[in-house]
Amino acid sequence: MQQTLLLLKPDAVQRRLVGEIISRLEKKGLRLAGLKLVQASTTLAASHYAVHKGKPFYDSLLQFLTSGPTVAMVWEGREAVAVCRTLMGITDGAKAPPGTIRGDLAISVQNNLVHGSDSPENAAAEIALWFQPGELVSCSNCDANWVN
Ligand code: D4T
Repeated sequence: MQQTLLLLKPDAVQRRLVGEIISRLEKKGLRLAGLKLVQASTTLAASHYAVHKGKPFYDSLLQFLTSGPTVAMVWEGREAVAVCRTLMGITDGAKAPPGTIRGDLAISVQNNLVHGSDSPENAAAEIALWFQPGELVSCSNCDANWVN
């Protein structure tokens, strides 16, 4: 099954939206394979957002991601990367369509609640950045035959 990294950024934790967002992912039929609360260091945040180094919003983005606890999760399922990106909605909360996490719950570009890997290759690299292999749990849900 495909895996993806999902982060509930510090705004999601501070706004008490962790349960709401996890509920949407569970209801979709994805399986939770890893979960932890992380106070991201600047080193971790810089590695995670290395692709944005040099952009005008980079410093602010690092400050935001290190400003409080982040919930780091690995979700798996059929087309998990694309499914999570669709559930999240586009980057700018003001433009994300209703029905998506950002469209329903965010209005900011930076404070947009969630991060989701954008390809299976990046998912593998991001999962390795945020999790040790032993922190991931594999099993199959008892309703898998009904969901998949
Ligand atoms: P992430 O990576 O957090 O899932 O977001 P996206 O994949 O939707 O968007 P992104 O990589 O283009 O941007 C990463 C992160 O930077 C913030 N950001 C982005 C910002 O603060 N100002 C900006 O102008 C842009 C483009 C939001 C998400």
